[in-house]
Parts: sequence; structure tokens; C-alpha cells
Amino acid sequence: MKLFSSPTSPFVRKVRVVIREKGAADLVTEEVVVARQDPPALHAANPLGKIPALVLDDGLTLFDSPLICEYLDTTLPGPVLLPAAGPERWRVLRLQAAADGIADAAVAIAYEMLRPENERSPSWIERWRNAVIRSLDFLEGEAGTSINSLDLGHIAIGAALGYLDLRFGELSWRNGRPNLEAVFDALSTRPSFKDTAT
Ligand SMILES: N[C@@H](CCC(=O)N[C@@H](CS)C(=O)NCC(=O)O)C(=O)O
Repeated sequence: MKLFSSPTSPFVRKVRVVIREKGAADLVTEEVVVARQDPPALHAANPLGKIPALVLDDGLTLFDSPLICEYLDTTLPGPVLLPAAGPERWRVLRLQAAADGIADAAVAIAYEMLRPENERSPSWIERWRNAVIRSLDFLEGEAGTSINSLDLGHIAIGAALGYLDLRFGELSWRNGRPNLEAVFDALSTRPSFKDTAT
């Protein structure tokens, strides 16, 4: 399999952590691309032009990180990261959706900041920032305080918080969120997270 990748994308990191937690690093080669430069090979794999995109050995391409993570979790041996059915499945997917939403809003702000200052929208930046803060508070109440059994929700949370550390240190997401900090600290000790840190 080939993964279109980037060392800083939170969505790619989620996939790279899943690959490592499944013990499958040897099965996946990575091609680092800059999605905003529109490489044709990425467009062939994902018409949306976004990373991550996964090319399977039979040529089928998968994109959008939740789909890629579910494919890897379902088809690879190793610990189950997304329960197949029942309330636990919806709990994990809900946490992943909130964490991915934080990453989406943070990436949108980062892209906006790349534009010339007179083209930026302060009101959109403020709206995305508020979404990040509300969702951090939501996760503080929902994500628990420790990791008994690692799941895709934890992995998505770790990837989103790691991205905030990388790009938005001034947001100080740890302030007033001891539960999230404890979960993040526990994740950060895992080889899968250490190996994919930037
Ligand atoms: N919903 C997508 C989001 C992926 C995404 O936004 N990736 C960014 C990099 S962090 C990207 O490739 N952006 C390029 C673009 O928007 O043109 C997923 O979960 O995979």
C-alpha cells in the first residue's frame, strides 16, 4: 500500500498512528507531498486533492482519514481500534468527529494565515477559533482521563492536540483541561505517537 503523506497533517498522523498500532508499518510506503501544490499523482488518488490518500495494492484508492482508518482497522490484524457495532462504535466515532473537526478548523485557520493579510477574513478566523475552543471543552468532558484500551477516538484526539501544539501554541489548550492533558500525556508515551511526532 502507498500513503500520500505529510509530516505535519493531523489527518495523516491519525492514519500513520493507526498503521503503527496495527503493527503494519512494513506494509505501507509513504510518499510525502504538498497537497496545495496540486501534485497530479495525488489528484489521481484523491480527486479532492487532499491528504491522506491510500493506494491499495490492487490500485483502489481510499481517501478521507476516517475511511482509511476504518479500512486499515478492519483488514489488518492487531488490536481493534473501532468497535464493529453497538454503542461503543458510536462513542468512538463521535469522539473522532469532534477531534477531526478541531483539526479541520485549525487547518482552515492555518491556510487562511498563509494568504496575504488583506485577503484574510478575521470573522472566519474567529468563527473557526471559537469552534476549536468549544470542541476542546466538549472533549474535556467526554474523552475520559486515561486510556484503558486505545481506540480511534483517542488517536484522533492525540493527532488534533498535537497539531494545536505545533501551530497554535498560543491557544494554550491545556489550560483548564486536565483530563485532555492526561489523555494526551498518556498517548505521547506510545511508540506510535513518538514515531510520528514532528
Ligand atoms: N476530511 C479530510 C481532511 C483532509 C485535509 O484537510 N487535509 C489537508 C492537509 S491537513 C489537505 O490536504 N489540504 C489540501 C487542500 O485542502 O487543498 C480527512 O479526514 O482526511
